[in-house]
Amino acid sequence: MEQTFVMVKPDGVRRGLIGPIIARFEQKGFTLAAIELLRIDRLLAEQHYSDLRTKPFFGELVDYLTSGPVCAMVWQGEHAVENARALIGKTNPVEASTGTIRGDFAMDIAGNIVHGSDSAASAAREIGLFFGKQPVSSHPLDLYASEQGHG
Ligand code: IDP
Ligand code: MG
Repeated sequence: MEQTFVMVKPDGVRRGLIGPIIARFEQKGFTLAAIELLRIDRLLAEQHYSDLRTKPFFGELVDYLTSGPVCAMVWQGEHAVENARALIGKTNPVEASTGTIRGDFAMDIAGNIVHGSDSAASAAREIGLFFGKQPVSSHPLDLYASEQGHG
């Protein structure tokens, strides 16, 4: 089972889209392995998007990501990275198909409401950045069950 890192960006949180975005992932068949609401500082934003640091929009991107709370998540399933990217849609909402999250909920590339890792290596790096070096459990439902006394 593969894991991928997904984040509802500040505009998605502000617009009340955590729920609808989680619903899309659950409906698709993903399992939620970790979730946290947090405020990102500039250092974490810069580390998260370090591959884009030479882009002209990098400063604007860091401002955007630090403008309010985000919802960081780890979703798990078969081909999780590719399935999540397909569900999220193209980077520019203008090009994202209807039926994808960005296609249905966003208008502009500078406010595209959600992030998804672009490769297994990126997913491992991003999960480490946001959830620590210890790997997120690959059997989250077992954990939930035992904590609730059903396991
Ligand atoms: P992705 O989010 O689909 O993986 P990337 O190319 O990795 O797309 O870009 C990361 C994020 O940077 C985008 O989701 C978007 O928020 C922002 N971004 C990308 N291109 C532009 C741009 O041309 N102007 C402003 N923001 C951009
Ligand atoms: Mg990317």
